[in-house]
Amino acid sequence: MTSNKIELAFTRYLSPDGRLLGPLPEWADDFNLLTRLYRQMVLTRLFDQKAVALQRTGRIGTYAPTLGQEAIGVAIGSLMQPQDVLIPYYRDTAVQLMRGVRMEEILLYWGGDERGSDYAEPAVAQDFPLCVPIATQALHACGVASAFKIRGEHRVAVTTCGDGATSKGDFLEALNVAGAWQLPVVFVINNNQWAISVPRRIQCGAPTLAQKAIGAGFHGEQVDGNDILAVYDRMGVAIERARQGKGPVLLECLSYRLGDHTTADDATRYRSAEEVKQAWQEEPIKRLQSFMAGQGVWDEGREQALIGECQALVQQSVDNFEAAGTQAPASVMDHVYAKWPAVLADQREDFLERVARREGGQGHE
Ligand SMILES: Cc1ncc(C[n+]2csc(CCOP(=O)(O)OP(=O)(O)O)c2C)c(N)n1
Ligand SMILES: [Mg+2]
Repeated sequence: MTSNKIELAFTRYLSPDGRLLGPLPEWADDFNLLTRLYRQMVLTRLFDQKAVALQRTGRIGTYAPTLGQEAIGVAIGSLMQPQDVLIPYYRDTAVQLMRGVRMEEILLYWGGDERGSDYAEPAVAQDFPLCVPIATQALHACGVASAFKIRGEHRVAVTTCGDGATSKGDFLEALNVAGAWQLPVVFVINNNQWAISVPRRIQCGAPTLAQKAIGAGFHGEQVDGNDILAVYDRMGVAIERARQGKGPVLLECLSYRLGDHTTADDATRYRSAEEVKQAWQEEPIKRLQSFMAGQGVWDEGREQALIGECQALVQQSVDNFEAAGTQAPASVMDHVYAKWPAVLADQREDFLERVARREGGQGHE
């Protein structure tokens, strides 16, 4: 007997206007925790705005905004332990900040400076740098998780990707090996409905992306990625499951990319203002704020104090970034190979000569 219907769990606790839709898990009674989650989402958003402004004024290169997707990264980062390893993609400011990557390091990275991937905080020293080639990080995560398993360590590899990335062979190969070897890895999809200009509905014929886990023989489910309580709850279960050796989990978080794909994109060319306006009704920060205000634990005074505190932190990071100075041009090659291959020696020399000519004011490359 065959059936083409796959039923997967979908979790949501808060309505878009912050009303409780059902009983909350016990951990949600901790208002200090909710406040920390809220604070971190606000900090991420303010940092994000600043990063876009720095790109617009030519002080960093391209930047991929997190706008509207803050809940996913904040939840992941709150639940990972220091010994776990994050294998992120380029839209992961929220989780990187939560892990302990410094804001100035994120600015250095997007400014094209290698020091931005050399994290000072010991707890994140083993996290991977942001991955730009789509979906390749999913395979790296399986490599990391294999090492944990072989060594018998109770550590978890957490990797993130977008909806579009799930169409790539790398992603499907990673799911396959994770299922075959029962690896301690959690795959998180930020399904923000768009892969640059390609909408989710024409990227894949399956009704959910989470069901791709079923084909690989492990657990997959969906959550409302705009409801941090839902993401936090299900992510906690997923990480514990992986840590206890019960195999991988795929968590599809339904969100929306409220901003442009990157600062190099103009989303008004391919999607309607009406769609974006509608999506703003669902966004995660307002949703948690309304809930906390309804519970009597948040008010305008606290909001203003928080914004002031976060803005000061963001400004301090910009000052630190600007004080870091520029890196020697040859550093772009420093971390590509352990030892620069002889076959590329000419290219390296040619590049350095051009830089020297340019710095000497004799060339205009
Ligand atoms: C291997 C590869 N192919 C193509 C690209 C160009 N590219 C950059 S982002 C992107 C879309 C990714 O969309 P999605 O996975 O949904 O992530 P999102 O940016 O929406 O978070 C593409 C095709 C790339 N970076 N790497
Ligand atoms: Mg996407």
